[in-house]
Amino acid sequence: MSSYTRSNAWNNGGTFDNSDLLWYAKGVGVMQSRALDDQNSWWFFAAIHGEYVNPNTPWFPGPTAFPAWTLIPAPPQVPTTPLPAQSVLDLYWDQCQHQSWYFPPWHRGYLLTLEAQLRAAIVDLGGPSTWALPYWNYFGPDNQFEMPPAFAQTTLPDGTPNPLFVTARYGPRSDGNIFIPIPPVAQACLGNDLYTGSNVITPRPGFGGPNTGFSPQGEISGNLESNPHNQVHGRIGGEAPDGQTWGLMSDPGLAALDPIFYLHHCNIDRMWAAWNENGNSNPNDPNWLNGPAAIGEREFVMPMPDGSSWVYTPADVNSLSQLDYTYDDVSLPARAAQPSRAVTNRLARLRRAAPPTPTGTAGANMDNEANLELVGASSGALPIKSSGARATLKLEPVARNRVSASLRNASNAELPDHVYLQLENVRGNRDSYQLRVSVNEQDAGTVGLFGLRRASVKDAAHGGAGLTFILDITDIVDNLFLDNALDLDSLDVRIVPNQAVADDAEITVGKVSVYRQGHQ
Ligand SMILES: [Cu+2]
Repeated sequence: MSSYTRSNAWNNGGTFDNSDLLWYAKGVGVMQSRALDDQNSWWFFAAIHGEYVNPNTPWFPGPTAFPAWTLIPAPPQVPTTPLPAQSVLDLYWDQCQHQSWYFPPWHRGYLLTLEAQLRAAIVDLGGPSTWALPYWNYFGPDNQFEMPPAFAQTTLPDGTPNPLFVTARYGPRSDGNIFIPIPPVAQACLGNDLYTGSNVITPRPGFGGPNTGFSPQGEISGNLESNPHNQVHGRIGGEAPDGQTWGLMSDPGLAALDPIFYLHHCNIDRMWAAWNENGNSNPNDPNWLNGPAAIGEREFVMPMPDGSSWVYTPADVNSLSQLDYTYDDVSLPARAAQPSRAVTNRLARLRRAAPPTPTGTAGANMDNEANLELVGASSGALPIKSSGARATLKLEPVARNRVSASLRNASNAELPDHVYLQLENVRGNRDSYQLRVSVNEQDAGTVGLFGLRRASVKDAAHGGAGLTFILDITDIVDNLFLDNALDLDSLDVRIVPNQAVADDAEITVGKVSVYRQGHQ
């Protein structure tokens, strides 16, 4: 039996009638009353994730340029002095793991510590010792795609200011109405059965993310991180109507200042637990289990309420069974539960009768990078303006014919190719936009640009390569094949932003490419 159960924030209508939310607000208020250099403060915790307040970090934009913390529109009132001692900054700040297989475990430890801090504050206030962090399941029924109303109230029931209320939270339409559009935000990642794909540019980042070292930013997000995680960030934060500033949740160096951050991440953590619950395994690679400190890089370390430090590894947070909390619901959506059924359906669709696959999903999930082949690419970089961008991808006839042949001859013994579209080296100055991608007028998916600005900084650890996105366009290619339309010289790719793009955003897609992945 776990001591703590994390429950749905939408219980009791997602208002302060839900005591989990009322106590959350009171605990957040206590942490917000502490100074930036207090290790138990709200501001210090946000800086553990990422920050724009320490002039020595590579991301510091200067004191007069947004997103410097001095320029955040209040509330909240964010203190920017005094900074903690440099040794304390070096130990704790700017730890968040993104575009990495450490994304799920680092954030699990971060949530556990924040929850312990809040629980200590709540108990001091006379609240319940069993309090646990609630989660926002935007995939839930009815109107749960909307932000729980408690976060939009300016006051608590007793009339005092609501610590959960944030001004710089603009939503998908820049009007302050916060909701998650479903789709394109989806939980299809739960249908993956591989935590990490290969480490080369590959269509297989996997559910949890690519094999990296310590990684505050990187190039390719795992599938859980890509959608829903990144997209939800951008939809909540959004961009101010003037196009010059953006919401806290839109940027990794601001995001954890917004109390909704932790309810979003609690849902991401719940999805990881559900994925494991369904029989999917985390890596057993020692480099994952032991974390980046084992290879001489930074450790994962959190400040506990009693002043001690908790150093942890992914192995320490590998499953809920070794931790003292659980979720009230870790059931998977029915459609995500059976990835093997997708293979059977696909074969049937390709007009090759396929008996149910007793061999499980092994064949369908082969991760053989040797069988990756470029089918076509754009000829140059694509600037993304408000009207979008269009690329004609010339196809290599030999590779394209291999795709057609694999679809024509598909069977359980000879599985058909998968086909992937890559948006390579996307760079720019804004994180809040979502790009909708279509291929020959069929929807290929939407990507969120969370982390784009930092990934584009030239002196960053990864050299400013930007973000790379991988979209599975197998369905689209199947449709073209079934319409006898795969005999093409080129593919027509369109990229359309979800809203007008600010003039100084300078969003560019370095290259669009299409790869086939064979299974033979
Ligand atoms: Cu996040």
